[in-house]
Amino acid sequence: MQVKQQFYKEFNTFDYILRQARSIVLVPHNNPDLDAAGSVVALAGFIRAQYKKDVTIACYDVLPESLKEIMGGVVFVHPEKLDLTSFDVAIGCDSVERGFDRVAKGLGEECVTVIIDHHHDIELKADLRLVDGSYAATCEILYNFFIHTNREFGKGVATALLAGIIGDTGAFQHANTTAEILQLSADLIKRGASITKIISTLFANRKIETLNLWGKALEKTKFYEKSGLAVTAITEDNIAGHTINGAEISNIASMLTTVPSVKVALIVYQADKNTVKGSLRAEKHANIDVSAIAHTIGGGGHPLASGFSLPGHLESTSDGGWRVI
Ligand SMILES: [Mn+2]
Repeated sequence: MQVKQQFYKEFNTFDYILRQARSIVLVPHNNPDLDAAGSVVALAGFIRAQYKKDVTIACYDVLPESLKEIMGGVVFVHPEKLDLTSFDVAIGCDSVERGFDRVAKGLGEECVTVIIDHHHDIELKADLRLVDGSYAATCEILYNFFIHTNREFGKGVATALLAGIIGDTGAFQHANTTAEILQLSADLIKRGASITKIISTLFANRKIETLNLWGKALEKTKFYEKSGLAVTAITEDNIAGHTINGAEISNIASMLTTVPSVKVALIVYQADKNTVKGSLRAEKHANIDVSAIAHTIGGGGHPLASGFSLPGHLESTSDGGWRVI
């Protein structure tokens, strides 16, 4: 694992930008997960309380119902409903090439842009970049910034940050759960964040039909001993009209990597009528960068967790495998 960039200079610049700002827009990625939502909610709360500035959260998708309670009832506004040229600071949080890139095109020329991200393959330019793939979550970078400024923050901000950490570490199960992550989580709990409340939101959407789907996928898993690759798939027939949740399906790949002989797991599924998606997960000690694999087919992500999307239809083959046509 590479050494984390400390961002001392960038944090001072970021603090300066926030002190000078008049009106700020924060943008999480589309279909916000716990880290994306947690980072904009924490940052919005921190800026309002500590810098007394006007903050708007803009997102192409609404905040998922299951996250509303722990996110303190914050509202996301669709960017098209906003006059983007009215902001003088715009901040993209987490996976900034899935939403913030689009918002950035509508901003005024004078607007200062900041991106905060822990995806290592971000190419998007900004006036200030806080981007380092060795952080477990965008919320971890933000926590370091809040501490660096020596400014206080309370329960609401702590809850949003811990939600992001719990989301992106799979509730402290993934390989990115370091001693530092546990230390900062302990601090967030001291500040009032409830770990049990956040973890229960991870399972808020879990249904019996999801478990049935897992059953079908696990039953068909193929294992290639030489490479340590475990592969499975969920076809349209398996889904049988149920709405599927991409995060729940990715969990199958994470679960497969807990098998000692599995180094890499891949799950491919029919995401909608014409789209096939795949999730790749690597085991921490396998020393395999799955984002490099995802990149070859137009996807991306982290070395240990990546994904891709392909147009087409997933079919079972007569030899028990699958193909995309
Ligand atoms: Mn994240």
